[in-house]
Amino acid sequence: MSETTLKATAAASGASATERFLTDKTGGSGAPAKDVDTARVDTLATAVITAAHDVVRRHQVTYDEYNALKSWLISVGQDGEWPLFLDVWIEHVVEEVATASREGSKGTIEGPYYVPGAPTLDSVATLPMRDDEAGTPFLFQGQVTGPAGDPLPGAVLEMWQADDDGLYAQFAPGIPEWNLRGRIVTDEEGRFAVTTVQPAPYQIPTDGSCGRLIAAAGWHAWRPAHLHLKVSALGHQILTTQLYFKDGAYLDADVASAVKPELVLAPRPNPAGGNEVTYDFTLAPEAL
Ligand code: MBD
Ligand code: FE
Repeated sequence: MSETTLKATAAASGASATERFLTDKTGGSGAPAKDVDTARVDTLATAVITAAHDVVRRHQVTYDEYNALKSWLISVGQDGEWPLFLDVWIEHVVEEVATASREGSKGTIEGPYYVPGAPTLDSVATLPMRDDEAGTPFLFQGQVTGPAGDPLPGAVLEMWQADDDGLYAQFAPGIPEWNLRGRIVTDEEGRFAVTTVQPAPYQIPTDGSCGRLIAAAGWHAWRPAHLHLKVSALGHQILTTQLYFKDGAYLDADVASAVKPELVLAPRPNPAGGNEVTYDFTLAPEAL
């Protein structure tokens, strides 16, 4: 891929992710979806500010460093990379706290690239893809059940993923809308069988603010290859998760810290070509 393609990608992804967030999670207003209690804001804002004071004292932060931070924070907003920054470095702990006592399948972070309203597909389906879509064909099948193993017919699996270049439709330019995105409805036994291609590892855009932080700190910018899923059924809690590939690059070094052992697939060769795997989902009952 050319340098200019990469640059266009980085700039476009940040802005699109910001727009996406404002549309889906704040109703387009930019205001928080839910009011947060004053006492709670006091507690949390004080805790964050006090933690920052502590860092300044403990590490003897200089004015040069303070100003570098200030200009970096400004640029994150200008690049539209706050969704990316927060989902890469903070969301995994929010997810950990939110799901600590939930039964059923493990989940993990949503990340910045979910788009609601993907094309609805039958229980046996192929994700929308280009005629010449690159990548290893991949058959992903399984069953969605409730906590007691009760099959959930009509459950919905929303899937989204990067392509063989590690790029997401609707966030990187030049990819058809809804490419490798779909909304699969399970059959009368709660089963599904989706044909797709295996995604490539994902690299945080190198020319944006998050990429500059990574370079300045000497970190790496990669997430292991992954499939994103939201699994939902009437009367059950929605499961937001990701699935990874055994022996995949960066599995033990995810920049977003979102890998869990339960989420690593071990695909086998599919006699019909490519690879296949079976993975079942157990949904927790709706909280009372
Ligand atoms: C991704 O594809 C992703 O899943 C996360 C969590 C952050 C950035 C890009
Ligand atoms: Fe992702």
